[in-house]
Amino acid sequence: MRYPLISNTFFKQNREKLSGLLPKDSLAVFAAAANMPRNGDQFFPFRQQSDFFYLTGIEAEKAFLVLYPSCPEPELKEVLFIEAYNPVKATWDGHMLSQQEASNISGVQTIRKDDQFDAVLRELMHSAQAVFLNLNEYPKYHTVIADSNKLLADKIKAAYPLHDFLRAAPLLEGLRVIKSETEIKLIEQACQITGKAFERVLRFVEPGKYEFEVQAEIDHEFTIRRAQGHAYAPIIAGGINSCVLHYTDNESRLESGDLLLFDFGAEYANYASDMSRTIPVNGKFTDRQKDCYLAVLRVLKQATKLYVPGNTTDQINKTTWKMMEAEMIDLGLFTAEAVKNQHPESPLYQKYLMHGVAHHVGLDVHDPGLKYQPLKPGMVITCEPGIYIREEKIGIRLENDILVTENDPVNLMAPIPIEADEIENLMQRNY
Ligand SMILES: [Mn+2]
Repeated sequence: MRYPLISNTFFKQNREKLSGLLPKDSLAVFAAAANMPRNGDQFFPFRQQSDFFYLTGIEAEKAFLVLYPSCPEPELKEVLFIEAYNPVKATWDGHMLSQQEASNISGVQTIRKDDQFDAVLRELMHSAQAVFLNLNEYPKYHTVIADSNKLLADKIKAAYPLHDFLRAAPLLEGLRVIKSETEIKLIEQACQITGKAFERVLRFVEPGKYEFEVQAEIDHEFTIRRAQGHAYAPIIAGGINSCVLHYTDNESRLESGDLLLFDFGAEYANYASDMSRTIPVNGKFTDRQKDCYLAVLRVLKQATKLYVPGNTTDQINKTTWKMMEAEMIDLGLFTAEAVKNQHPESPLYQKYLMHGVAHHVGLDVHDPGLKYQPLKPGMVITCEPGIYIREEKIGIRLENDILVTENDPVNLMAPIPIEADEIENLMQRNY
């Protein structure tokens, strides 16, 4: 691990919270992520399944967690299975977790080897009536590849067809949506690293550089600051590319007079940050670019005030869209009169802003959370208004990660430069 060990009290508390939600005579089973094959004998970099990390802190494949709080055998109320020691694997890939290490990291007392999983589960299922299985229920998730939890769910359902099966995902979502102190610190750390990378590129960007060169600066800063990498594919979008919402090719030359839109975030200890900023390639906004920039910045600041308990992300989206609509009228993109006559199903602002402005951030950059759920202290949610005027090659998005508290919202990205003058000053060079 590149980051200092997280106290296992955090993982213990997460398991206790979840165990408290499991009805009598029910158990819950979780699988670690599998190594994803790339080609030949190669794999993609390993990333632990987020719920599994949340409950154990373990960053290895071939591991399982079983929680059975009402288990008649006290030793088996919590069992963590890890991959059995394999000397060939240890020779090629290096250190493998020992049982003692797995126990220290997770705080789980009973550690078994993965080859005992089937037998132990069989024993537990004998007294259990219901099983919670954990599928990825994120609404926009779609894949043709079954993940390890899906494979495990299929296997258990086939082997024990007469048990009751229940969904673990809503329980995990309910817990993960409220961030603990430990998690807030980790997200803050991720935000801080992201900010350092942004400051670095402010000194680097100039006409003639390529988007991938800018990305390399960010990669470098992330790595030396102990980030695992990017929390999602970074968007480094100059000129017309700034109008492509999920542009990730990062291959174009940066031209004087264009804007450069960034949307990137470091992942630290498996926790994400998610930031957007927009800067002038040559260090100075044109008047029109600045007008558009200040419009988005005003809305960002106003919208941040909505991140208080009781509001929902759905309401925040709708209110922020209305704010942007008013700014678009002032920018001359359409008239107030035209808005009055617009078709309610396709409002005019949607031509220039086609995305929501608020999503949860945590272990996943798009962390689980329901859009009609009232905000509560401890939630971390992005605020990301934008404007995309293709015909003017102007794409601007500004995004901060906001912590909801009992009082005022806290901008976890407050130290990261965002004022237009500040950006221009930082980009000044003494040629
Ligand atoms: Mn975002």
